[in-house]
Amino acid sequence: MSNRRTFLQRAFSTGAALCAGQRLSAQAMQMPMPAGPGSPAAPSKQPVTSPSFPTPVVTTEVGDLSYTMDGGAKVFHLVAEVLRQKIHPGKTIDAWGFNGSAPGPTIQVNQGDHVRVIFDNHLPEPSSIHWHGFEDMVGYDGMPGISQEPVKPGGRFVYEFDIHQAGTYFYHSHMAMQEMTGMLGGFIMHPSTPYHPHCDKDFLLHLQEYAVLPNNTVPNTMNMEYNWLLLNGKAGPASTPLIVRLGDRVRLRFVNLGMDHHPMHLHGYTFHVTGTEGGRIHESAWWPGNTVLVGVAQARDVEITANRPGDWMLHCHLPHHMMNQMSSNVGTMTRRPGQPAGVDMNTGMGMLQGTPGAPSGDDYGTSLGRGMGFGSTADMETTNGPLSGEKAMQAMAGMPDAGDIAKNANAVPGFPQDAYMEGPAMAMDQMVDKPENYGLRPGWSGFMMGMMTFVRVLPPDKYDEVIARMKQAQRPNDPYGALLQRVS
Ligand SMILES: [Cu+2]
Repeated sequence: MSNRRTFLQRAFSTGAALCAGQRLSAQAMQMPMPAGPGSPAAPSKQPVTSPSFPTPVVTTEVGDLSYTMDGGAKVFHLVAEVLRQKIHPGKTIDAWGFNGSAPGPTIQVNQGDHVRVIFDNHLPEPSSIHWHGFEDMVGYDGMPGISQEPVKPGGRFVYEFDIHQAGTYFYHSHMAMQEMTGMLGGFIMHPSTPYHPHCDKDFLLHLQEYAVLPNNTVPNTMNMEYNWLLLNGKAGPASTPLIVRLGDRVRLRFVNLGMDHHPMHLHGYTFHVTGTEGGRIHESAWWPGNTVLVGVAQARDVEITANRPGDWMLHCHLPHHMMNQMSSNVGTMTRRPGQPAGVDMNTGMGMLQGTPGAPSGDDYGTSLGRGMGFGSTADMETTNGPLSGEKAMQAMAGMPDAGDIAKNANAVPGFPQDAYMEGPAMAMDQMVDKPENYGLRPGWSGFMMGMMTFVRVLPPDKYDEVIARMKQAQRPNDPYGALLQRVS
C-alpha cells in the first residue's frame, strides 16, 4: 500500500525526511536533485501532528499535513512528487501528488494564523501551487509565469499567508494536466468563532476522476472518458466509510477539482447546504436537499443530524460514476455460443482488414480480450467472467449466485448491463477489510463501486465496537487519529 509510505513520509517534516524524500524522487527520475536556492530550510523542530481544533476535519485515506512552529508561524512542508497509489484492490496507478498521496494531505489551520508553506518540487517538470479562494497577496497566488517564476524540478518556493477567512478551501497545481493526475489537496480554515450548531463529526471528501484504461497505470490526462471515480483517492469498495455515532451532527465537505461535475447524493437524510468554496452560508440562506451538485472548482459543505441508524450510501449519482474500470466495449455486450473467446485485435476489432463486421460488429467484437486462459476458448456459452464458476461464487459469501440470471439472459439484447460481467458484480469484502467496515452485511462490497462510500450511523454499542477496532489497529498517522483521541 502506498499509504504505508505516505504515513512514514508524513511522520516527519524535519530536514532528515526532506533528504529522504529527495533521494526517493531522484531515484525515480534518475537525475540529481539540487536544493532550491535562496529559501529558508524547514525548521527542525518537533512536528505537530494532532493540532487542537473544536472538531478536527477527517480526510479519510490521506489524513493531514503536520507542521512545525517557527516563531508565530505555522510551517508546512509540501512536497510535489511522483507516486504509486493503490486506488482499488485490482488497480495501482502512477499518480502525481504531494507527500506520498494523491490527493495530497489536508492542511488545517485556524482563522488568524500566520501560515508558511515551503513547497518543494520533486517532479520532472516545473510546477507551482495555487491557493484556491485565498484572499491574499498576488505574489503568493501560484500562477506560473504570471505571479511567480515556475518552480523548476528540484526547486523551492515559500508561500506566506495571514489567514483571515474561514471555510473549505483547497490547493492545487495550476498546471491543468498536473491537477488531473492528482495534484490537489484540502485546506481547512477553522473559524475563530465556532460555527453554530456544533458538529461532532466533520469529513472532507475529494471528488476525483481518472482515465486509466485496462492494463495501464498512468492516468491519461487527455482522455475525457473517465473510468475510475474516486473519493479521497480510492474507488469503492476500497473507500473508507465515514463513522458516525447515532445522534451526532455531521458535516460533509465535498471538494471537486476534476473535469466532471458530481451530484453527490446521501441516502436516508435531508441535509442542508451550509457552505460553499466561498465559506459559511448564513443560516437563513441554507437550502435543503439530498443531492448537491458539486461543480468543478467548487466546495459544498452539507450538514445532517444523524438520527437514523444504518449504513447509508453516499455517492455521486451519475450512473457511470458508480462503476469501476468502465471502458468502451465493441459489438454486443455478451458472447453467443459459437463465438470464440479471446480473439486478437484484428479478428475482434478488424484493426487491419476490417472484416467480418468489425470493428464494432456483432460477429467477434465481444470476444476481444475475453479469453480467460483455461478450457476451450470456443463454443462456450457466456463464461466470460469468473462469476459463472461455482468456486468463484462460493468464495463470495452474501452474493447472489448465478441462478439470479435468467436462463435466456444471453438472448436478451443489452444483457449484461455491467460491462465485462455476466452476473452480479464481484464481492471482495476480505480484500478491502478494515475496522471501519466491521459489521457490514456480507457481500456488501459487490454493490459498491466508483465514487461511493457509506455514512455509517451506528447505535452506541456498534459505534463503540467499531471505534475500539479502529483504535486497536494503531495505524500510523491514521486519518481518523485526531478523532480517535477524543473518544474514550
Ligand atoms: Cu460524478
